[in-house]
Parts: sequence; C-alpha cells; structure tokens
Amino acid sequence: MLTRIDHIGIACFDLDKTVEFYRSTYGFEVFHSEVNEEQGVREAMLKINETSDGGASYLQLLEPTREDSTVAKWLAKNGEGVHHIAFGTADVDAEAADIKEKGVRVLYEEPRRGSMGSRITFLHPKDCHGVLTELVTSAPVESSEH
Ligand code: V0V
Ligand code: CO
Repeated sequence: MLTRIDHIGIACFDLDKTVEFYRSTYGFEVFHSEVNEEQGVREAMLKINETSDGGASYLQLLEPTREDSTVAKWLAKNGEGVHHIAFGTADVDAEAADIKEKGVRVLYEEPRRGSMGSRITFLHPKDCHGVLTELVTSAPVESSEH
C-alpha cells in the first residue's frame, strides 16, 4: 500500500539560494541535507508535515553534483521545477513488484539508497502519464539516527 506523499522532488540550479527562498517565503527549514553520489545530487529535505502512517511529507530540493547526472540532464532541457513525486510505503520491494506486473517499467532491479537511509526505486515517467514517480521506504527510526 502507498500511504503518503513522501516527497516532491524539485530540481534547482543553486541549492543554497533555493533553500533560502523556501525559508524566507514560507518559513520551511532544512530538516536534513546530504550528497547522494550514486544519484549525482546534493539535496535538502524540508519537512512539511508528519503523516498518519508514522512517516512524513517533505519537499526535496535537488542540485546536480555532476553534468552527467539525471537531474543535470533534466535541468538543461526543462529549467528548474518539479522533477518527481515520491510515494511512501512500508514495503518498496512488494510495491515495485506489484506495479511491474501491471506493465509499468520499474527502473531498478533492487531498490537503491535514498535520502536519510531510505530505500528507493523509480517508475518510468513515460509509463506514468509524464510523471517520474519514486517509491520510498523510510529507514527504521533506530538506523536513521546513526
Ligand atoms: C525524463 N523525462 C521525464 C523526466 N525525466 N519526464 C517527466 N519527469 C522527469 N523527471 C522524459 C524526457 O522528457 C524524455 O521524453 C524521456 O523521459 C526520456 O528522457 P531523457 O531525457 O532521454 O532521459 P533518460 O531516458 O536518460 O532518463 C530518464 C530517466 C532518468 C527517468 C530514466 O531520469 C532516471 O533514471 N531517473 C531516476 C533517477 C533520478 O531521477 N534521480 C534523481 C533524484 P521525450 O522528450 O522523449 O518525450 S534522486 C532522489 O530522488 C533521491 C536520492 C531520493 O528521493 O532519496
Ligand atoms: Co526523490
């Protein structure tokens, strides 16, 4: 079951400036930030609200760390804006398998490491009416504290 909007991924050219826009305009603070070398992004998570499944919803601001990253490629083509939406689930493996059976391309054989120790996979935007869609299972609370 998909139980929340885990995050909305927003691609930007300058992470620090974009973070400052969300802080000064809306009052959203950075909850967590990290570099994900595999994905080629530097990111800031802004927590918007907690959700009834024990998780939370975030904005994920993304700046590319290298020119060959998916986000750099997307920015060059589209400019800044909403890049993907991520649904939260307790079991990303089972969700990905179910969705794959429905004929939607799942981009990874096995979920990979996402923000804050989560496990993530993506669905091809061309199979999702133009929306790059991510599935996320958050890290257990104990391990996300390390
Ligand atoms: C590409 N397309 C998109 C899109 N990216 N459509 C909607 N939203 C997007 N974000 C369209 C593009 O316009 C093309 O359509 C077509 O898909 C093929 O795109 P492409 O430019 O040739 O690029 P590809 O095929 O090399 O790569 C596209 C995919 C790639 C989706 C396969 O971006 C990918 O693997 N994404 C998953 C990983 C990712 O995005 N990581 C960054 C976030 P036309 O022009 O042919 O019609 S990392 C993250 O979220 C983390 C760490 C986290 O949440 O924890
Ligand atoms: Co994401």
